[in-house]
Amino acid sequence: MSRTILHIDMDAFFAAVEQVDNPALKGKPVIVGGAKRGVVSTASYEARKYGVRSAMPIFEARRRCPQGIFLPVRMKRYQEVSQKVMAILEAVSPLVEQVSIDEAFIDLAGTERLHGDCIQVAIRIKERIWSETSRRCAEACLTCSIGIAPNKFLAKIASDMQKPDGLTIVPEEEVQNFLKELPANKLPGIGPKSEEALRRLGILIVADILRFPPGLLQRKFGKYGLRLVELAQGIDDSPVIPCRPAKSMGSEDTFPEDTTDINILKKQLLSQAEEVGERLRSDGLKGRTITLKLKHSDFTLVTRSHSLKEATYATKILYDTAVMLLERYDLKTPVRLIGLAVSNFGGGQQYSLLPGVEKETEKLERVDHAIDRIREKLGRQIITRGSNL
Ligand code: TTP
Ligand code: MG
Repeated sequence: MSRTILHIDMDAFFAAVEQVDNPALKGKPVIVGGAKRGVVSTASYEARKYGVRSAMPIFEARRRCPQGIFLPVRMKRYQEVSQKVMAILEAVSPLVEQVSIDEAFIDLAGTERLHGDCIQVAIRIKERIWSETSRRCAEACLTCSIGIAPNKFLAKIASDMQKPDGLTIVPEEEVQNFLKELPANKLPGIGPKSEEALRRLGILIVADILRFPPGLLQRKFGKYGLRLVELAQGIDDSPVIPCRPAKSMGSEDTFPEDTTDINILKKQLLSQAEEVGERLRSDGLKGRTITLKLKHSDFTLVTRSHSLKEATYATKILYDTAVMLLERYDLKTPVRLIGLAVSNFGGGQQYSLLPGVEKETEKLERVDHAIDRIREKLGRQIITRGSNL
């Protein structure tokens, strides 16, 4: 049975929120990004004309667009707006899958009778986002781009085709036409490396994939080779899974200079474990999964995760787990950014039931609580842990 999937992606999201909050910025090249040695998070379409892009170092953005208005990231505010947008989408269908702060899939299954034509649905979504997020003046409002297709991957490609404020529809009978001339790197799962590997085989556009014997692609790319053939045919059965992305709490820092010094990396992890542990404890949250994030000098991003048997908010366990992940990682290229995050919340209080028997974790958590209390009273600097913890 054919499906109707919408993919919605906000336009220049962080920069657009800044323009809504301060309409004087409307029509101006706004660049949102890290204050120190950070990178551009996003740029308004006005700034993109100068070649400013996400993930570009700020200094490069300043060189390309000296007249740009550079603003720091206000994540809390963007999350607030994101929640508003998601609530608008959830009013359309219960089948909403949020995939990042500014994008989501909607499966319109069963809602046709309620909402009518899918194009009307898309227009209504645009209008509601527009009206419910515009603040002081109608000129400054948020726009999104929407793709409508029989499956998720086509809807996502479609939403990107006519940004900003786009609406692109790929009807079932148009799928082959839509795909054939598309650059192969638009397919999901193709990064710069596999793009290069495909190019070496002479595969540039999607139609080239279908000219290739599937067996050969499988030998070259393993299971993904077969998935590629399916994608090239427009086949994708993956369902819209109505749940929010796993919540996580984390901290990350960019070094003033790239480093391979394990002691510097560990020291940063310690301060991050302290910060994240304290925030978890104050929110009463315990997490099972610890993730180490490393961004290298060449901007490649690596994450390594480990799930514990029991959820925790003990600083030492967060630190020890992150260090274990770091030590297992074969560190070759210098690191520019390190981060530690905790996710997979739950598990609650799991204290031992036998009186007098205190588990190691409980001891650690008790010490943490004591430290938190002293710090609260006397200030952050009063207790610092040695990096041997
Ligand atoms: P995107 O949807 O990729 O970008 P965008 O919404 O800014 O622009 P577009 O119109 O092309 O969709 O990402 C959403 C937000 O995520 C973006 O506003 C800022 C943040 N982000 C980063 O912080 N770093 C990045 O490298 C990228 C790509 C996005
Ligand atoms: Mg976007």
